[in-house]
Amino acid sequence: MKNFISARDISNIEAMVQKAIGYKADPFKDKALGINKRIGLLFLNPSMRTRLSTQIAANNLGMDAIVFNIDKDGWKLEFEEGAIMSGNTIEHVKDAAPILGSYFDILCIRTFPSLVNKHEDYSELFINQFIKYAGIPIVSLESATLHPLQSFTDIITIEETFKELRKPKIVLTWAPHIKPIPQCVGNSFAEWINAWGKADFVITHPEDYELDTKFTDGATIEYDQEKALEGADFVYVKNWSSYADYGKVLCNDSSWMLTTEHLAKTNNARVMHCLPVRRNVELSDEVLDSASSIVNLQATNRVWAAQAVLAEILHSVN
Ligand code: AN0
Ligand code: CP
Repeated sequence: MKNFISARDISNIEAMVQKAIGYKADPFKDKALGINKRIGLLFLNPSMRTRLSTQIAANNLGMDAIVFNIDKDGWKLEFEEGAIMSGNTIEHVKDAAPILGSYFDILCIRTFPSLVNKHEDYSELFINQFIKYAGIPIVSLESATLHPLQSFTDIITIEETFKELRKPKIVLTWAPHIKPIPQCVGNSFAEWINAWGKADFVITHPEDYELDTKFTDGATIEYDQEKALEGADFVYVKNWSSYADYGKVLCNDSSWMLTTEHLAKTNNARVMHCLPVRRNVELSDEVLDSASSIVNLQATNRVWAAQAVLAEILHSVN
């Protein structure tokens, strides 16, 4: 594996899940793999779980990890080719990325969408410019349209939790939020569950909240949340802003917030969320604090997902 940007970078999701579960059982078994290798974690946006779990994963593999909050401590980067840099950007990515490429063996980047310029966001301009100019493997810590380490973790968590021989029914449900939020987690969860192919997969959201079909094709779209939740084994709760009316908040209907009443219709479903979560806006306290919630297990598994990905990349650069 060279870069880790989407589910398409993984040839065998099942084998990667087993690799991650192997690291969970024995975190330090590949401590020699990353010796004398350095990983850079570049943040253009905030993070808690992704930042810490990726650092821990790198350390478990014997790597040196350096975090750079470029949004706070660095020069403001320009990404547009041929830009006349007379505005507030100070350094072009084509100058900065090769330098980072000489300092590190792997470069990880978190860069959220603008939610203003749909074309630029969905072209993944920022992360693609790093791929073009850094010359080393690039790992997405959430980009403009996808959050692959999160979705990989989510599949690990589902496999670890669901022990029946049949396919689980997995429902991705939109939830309310007060602010415009990226589509990344929803897009990515859909992309990975479809690529994994081991579930009955339903997505439910208000009309006009359709995600990009390039990620959702293969899932059943159901506008009636109550109907969608019937018999669900897993309910993944997430807000996203509109893709069609790009970046807009079109609905604030609190009846979409997941409560214990919603869960009554499910098959005793496990409830998932990537976190951070707005309590009593997206999900009720009662659900989050109940035994149905596996959000902490998801967050814990972020370490093993990152470790499996970094190990794959190390094998290809060693
Ligand atoms: C971000 C998002 O939904 O993409 C990060 C989630 C991991 N969340 C917020 O902006 C609240
Ligand atoms: N779930 C997730 O990516 O969390 P952070 O934004 O805290 O990294």
